Amino acid sequence: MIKPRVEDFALFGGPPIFREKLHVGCPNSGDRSKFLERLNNILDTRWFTNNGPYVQEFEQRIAHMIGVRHCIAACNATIALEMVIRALDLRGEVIIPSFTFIATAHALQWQGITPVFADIDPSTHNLDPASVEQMITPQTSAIIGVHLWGRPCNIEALAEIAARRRLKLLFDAAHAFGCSHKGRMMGGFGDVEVFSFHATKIINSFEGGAAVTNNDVLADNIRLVRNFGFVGFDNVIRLGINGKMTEVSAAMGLTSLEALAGIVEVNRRNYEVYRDGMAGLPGISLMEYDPNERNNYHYIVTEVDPEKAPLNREELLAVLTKENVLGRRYFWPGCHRMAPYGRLYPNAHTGLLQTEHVASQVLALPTGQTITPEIIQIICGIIRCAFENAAEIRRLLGKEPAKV
Ligand code: T4K
Repeated sequence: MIKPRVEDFALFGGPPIFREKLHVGCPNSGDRSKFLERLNNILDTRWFTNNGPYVQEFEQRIAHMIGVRHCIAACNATIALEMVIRALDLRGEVIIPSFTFIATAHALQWQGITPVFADIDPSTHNLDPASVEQMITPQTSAIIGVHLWGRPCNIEALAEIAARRRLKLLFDAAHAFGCSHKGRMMGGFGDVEVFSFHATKIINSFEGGAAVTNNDVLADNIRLVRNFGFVGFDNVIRLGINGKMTEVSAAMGLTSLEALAGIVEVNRRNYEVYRDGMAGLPGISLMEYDPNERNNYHYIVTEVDPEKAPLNREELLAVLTKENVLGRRYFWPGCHRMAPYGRLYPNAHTGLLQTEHVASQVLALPTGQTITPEIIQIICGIIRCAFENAAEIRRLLGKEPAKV
């Protein structure tokens, strides 16, 4: 174990231990020459967008890999969510977790649909079916579960509730590309699921997303919505939007998809180095992935328990940030405390006790192709050293008076 000394900490005024900033979300990339070959083809053929050949190939490969009938690529996952919400004709209220990226809520609110925030199960960070059930009203039209960190929602319980209460069931699978649930690839559950291929995701198309479904009618409708509602050149048969993915994005997406196995392998290795490096540290736990499923290991998610850890999450983040380890408090403070929801639903927090608890403890750490085992060992060494010198650190952070 590489162990930095507390007197070397940037908190004491010295240079950061890492010269380069280490981001959560530094993009992974595939074979550059393959991407450039595709880029040249795009320029040569002068087919840049509008359901071009690379978009179609990207869609076919994803549908095949996930085992679904349809994949509809989009310019990003937020627009893909909006398109599926529109194609399903959702209205009124839709139940979602507050513990998610803001896009899940915005995709609804943007269309005049009320996101209703249900609480999470603190052990999975995903929707608590009991809380979902409590939030259902006569206005509810759907539930959107989020497979946070690529770990599946309680799909069976949500499907049972949705069927019994006659609600649509959608999944925001932005984190879950390449992951499985009970041996089946995520993407094939509910009425429809949505992946993100943003630069920061396990595979990326710079910006991008996709809706995947086994429902033929719904797929046709999503395709219509994606292209302004056009059928043919001059016949618009419904309200639509421009949700198309460009050929350059699809070229990147295909190249990235071809690199998926290698990226997952790097992520899994990094996860194991973090797990070993954090072993025995008091009050900090590393989120686990089910070894019996396919995981993309894309997020290193820790929880810092302020009752048991010598430093709380904010203090630890302050130490790490000074060393250029730019951990992220995903998804603090919860959508319900962000605009416009904090103003619209000022009492939402009363039903979101677990969300508030988890959001106050979570700290995501850097991983991916640019992060080596040596870097992770140093990060873990910084945490260990910071914990061992917590009183001194707290004093430097202005939390404890200096000893006289
Ligand atoms: N649903 C869920 C559950 C989601 O998590 C997301 C997106 C969506 C829906 C919507 O998907 P998209 O519409 O975006 O396809 C990032 C991503 O922007 C966002 O896509 C993602 N979730 C979220 C979890 O993370 P931010 O604002 O927290 O981080 P950002 O984009 O500033 O990137 C993080 C860090 O990565 C940067 O500080 C620097 C580094 N970075 C980023 C980019 C873009 C790079 O080094 N290079 C880059 O090119 O949202």
